Amino acid sequence: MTIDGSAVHVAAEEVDGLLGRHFAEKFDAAATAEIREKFAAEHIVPLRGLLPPELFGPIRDEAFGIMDRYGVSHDLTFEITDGTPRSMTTVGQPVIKDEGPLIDAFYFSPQVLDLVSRVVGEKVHTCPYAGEHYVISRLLKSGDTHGWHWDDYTYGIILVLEAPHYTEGGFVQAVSHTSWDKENPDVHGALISSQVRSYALEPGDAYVVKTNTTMHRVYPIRGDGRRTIVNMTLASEDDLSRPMTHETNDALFGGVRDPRDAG
Ligand SMILES: O=C(O)CCC(=O)C(=O)O
Ligand SMILES: [Fe+2]
Repeated sequence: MTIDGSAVHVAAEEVDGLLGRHFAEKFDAAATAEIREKFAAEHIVPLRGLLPPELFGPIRDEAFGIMDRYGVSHDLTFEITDGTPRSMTTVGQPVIKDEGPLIDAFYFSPQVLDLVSRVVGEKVHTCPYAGEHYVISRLLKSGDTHGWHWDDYTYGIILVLEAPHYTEGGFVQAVSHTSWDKENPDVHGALISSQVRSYALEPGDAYVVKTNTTMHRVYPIRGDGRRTIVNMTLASEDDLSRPMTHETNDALFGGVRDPRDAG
């Protein structure tokens, strides 16, 4: 940060190196072992302070600028996830690819892929479907929520750029070891069958989640706070050879379609 609160410029080429130095300090063998154990038990784990301070400001400013210019508001329910709500503002991958060099560099950073692979205990890959590389979501008005759902690929890493205090909602909830039957989605059944865990995250934190078998949502926000995140999809080895569809991503984020091309 400079004295007027604006972030010091960071170039995309610097991102992997910055992350490498930060991770070496913050996520040494002992810390990673603890995180890995927690992930193995709960299929979701916070990575506190994942973003180094010198990168947090620039990535946040980049994401906020993109969101302010291109965010599209939704107030929908999705039958394919048993009628759960999506009251949120989103930006999809094509716009971020063009306008978000730091987010792009973070996603393709070998340091990130290596760290997540160590956390989940298997090698992870960037998503074969570009539309799910990265998306930005914002909850901004009271009642906004990203309702209960599963995702198509096995893993996600979510960067929290701003979030209200948990007393105003916006925390993450997860029910591990559940599955998404797209023909007959059963959110209530999943809630009854298993334990719901809740996680409060702060700006600069991230979390890793096994998104295809962990039903998850963001608890509705209230009050004046906002919550803005970047969600990045990572694929397991097995995902690379499974046929995949992307209905909810395409509906919420536009998939690989560039909204700027629309007539
Ligand atoms: O906002 C979050 O923390 C979760 C985002 C998410 O689950 C998704 O985009 O699929
Ligand atoms: Fe998700």
